[in-house]
Amino acid sequence: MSNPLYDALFLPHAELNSPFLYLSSGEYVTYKSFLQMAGRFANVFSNLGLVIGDRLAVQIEKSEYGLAIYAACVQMGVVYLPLNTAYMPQELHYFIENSGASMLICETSKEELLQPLVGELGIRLATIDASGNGSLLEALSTAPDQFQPVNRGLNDLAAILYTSGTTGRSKGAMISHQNLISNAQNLTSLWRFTKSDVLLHTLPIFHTHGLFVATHVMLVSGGSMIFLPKFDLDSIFKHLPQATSMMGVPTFYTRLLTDDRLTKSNTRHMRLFISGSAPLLDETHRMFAKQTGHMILERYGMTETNMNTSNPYEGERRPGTVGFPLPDVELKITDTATGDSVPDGEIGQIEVRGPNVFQGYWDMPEKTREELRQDGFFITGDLGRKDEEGYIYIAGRNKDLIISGGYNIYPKEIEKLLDEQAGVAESAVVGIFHPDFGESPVGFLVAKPGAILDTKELNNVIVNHFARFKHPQRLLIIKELPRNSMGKVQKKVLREKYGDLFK
Ligand code: MLC
Ligand code: AMP
Repeated sequence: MSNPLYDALFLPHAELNSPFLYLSSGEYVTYKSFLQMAGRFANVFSNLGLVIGDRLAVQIEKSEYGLAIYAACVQMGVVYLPLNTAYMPQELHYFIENSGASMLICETSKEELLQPLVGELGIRLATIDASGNGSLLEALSTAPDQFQPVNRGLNDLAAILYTSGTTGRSKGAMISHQNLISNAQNLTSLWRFTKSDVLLHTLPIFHTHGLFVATHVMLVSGGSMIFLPKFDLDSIFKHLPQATSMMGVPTFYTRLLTDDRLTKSNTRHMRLFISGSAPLLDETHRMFAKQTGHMILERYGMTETNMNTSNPYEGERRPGTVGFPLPDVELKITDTATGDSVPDGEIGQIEVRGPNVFQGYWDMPEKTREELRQDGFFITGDLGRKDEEGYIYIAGRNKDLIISGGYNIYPKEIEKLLDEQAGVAESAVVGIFHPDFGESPVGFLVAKPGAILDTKELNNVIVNHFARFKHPQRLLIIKELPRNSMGKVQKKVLREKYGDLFK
């Protein structure tokens, strides 16, 4: 019997009594007790009827329980489907329906709100909070703490992570055991993680960065994590002395730079700061180095591929670049029209191939064919170039995507709703430079002839539909949207014209 992901991440630690998670309460969870908790979850889910291949949707606040539910899914061959805690019921409806999840786990505080949704979709609802309370509590307390991991193959699915789609419909990226193992092992050795490492973990665990990159590297190395509910400057500085390393999105680093406690002496003991999920400004990189003496190590990845490139651990961590392709990742820069490789130094679309590349989009064979070539190269939708030394630069995006504080926002989804409102002729949602979030969405609206638009009312409509992080920070009424000769809306023109809006 083998279960490749379980065997790579969890099995080696089954009897380990050393700390895995240091919690904000001051307590810690050992590897052994974490895996016992995972075993209990697996037994409870199994009793509830979950079997190999089922999808389990989970929308709960970050805690050791969330992570143990993931480990339980791996053991059971159940496909883990984590969901951003900010999603509204309308947004959840789509993910659950599209994935065909058979059960949803949520916070007890959301049970009433989500009851109609699960009723309509005919699926089971269970609850658990970060405190451990919830409908699963009783069953957990009596469940056996051992569960025999089921047999799985390398190409079997471990998780589905939804990533927003250019047409407004999110796509479920199917992630296999092999995808996760290759990245976890590569990154651990590339970034020199060992069992002596203590990672300051303040990322959410419903995305690739916090769930896979950070957690898997620590599991492979056998190190431990200071596992905090969210990024917060006071708790960062409280726990920093115990940490050796940190991973974060660029907003973490720009926020750290605003704090007087970020000094060379407070960070002298740190081994490594890593950034990714969105572009790290050169300026942030340089300021951080000046203030702490540490060069941030920037890497580049995405939900569909896990990590693709990384700056070197030893050697120059070059600001403004995302380093080199990982050892088993092939990366080429191609012409967007022909798909042929362009010469070094020229900008083209980034394509990647390797064991890290996902298995396709759940139930969307056409979308999969559009983005995943027959020869295995995945068209990332990012634009980049390679310099003469092989460093990769991200030059922009060929996809209409806004990344705000590391969260993805697809403008189409918001534009669709705005366009449906009375009096709106058309709209464009554009990512404008924001000093804290990197980019923030701004909605530009054109009124129908004679109509008077009430931006407050329109904003209310948005607030009722979408997770908070997607809300445009401004709604601006303009006479017309700028278009090129083909009639295509030129968001670049709006981005440049309104570039100072948040400065
Ligand atoms: C929170 N808000 C955001 C936001 N996060 N708005 C826009 N963009 C965001 N990213 C909302 C809050 O709900 C709040 O609303 C208001 O903005 C201000 O909140 P805040 O207190 O300043 O925000 P905070 O809670 O501190 O969150 C900011 C953050 C968080 C940067 C810490 O967004 C975060 O942890 N981001 C990490 C995302 C991530 O892990 N991405 C990885 C994706 S994987 P109100 O109404 O209360 O004022 C991936 C692949 C790869 O991309 O390569 O890694
Ligand atoms: P997601 O779909 O949430 O996985 O986001 C993936 C996208 O984040 C990529 O396609 C890139 O556009 C962006 N991204 C990730 N890391 C970096 C980075 N280091 N620099 C620039 N963009 C990045």
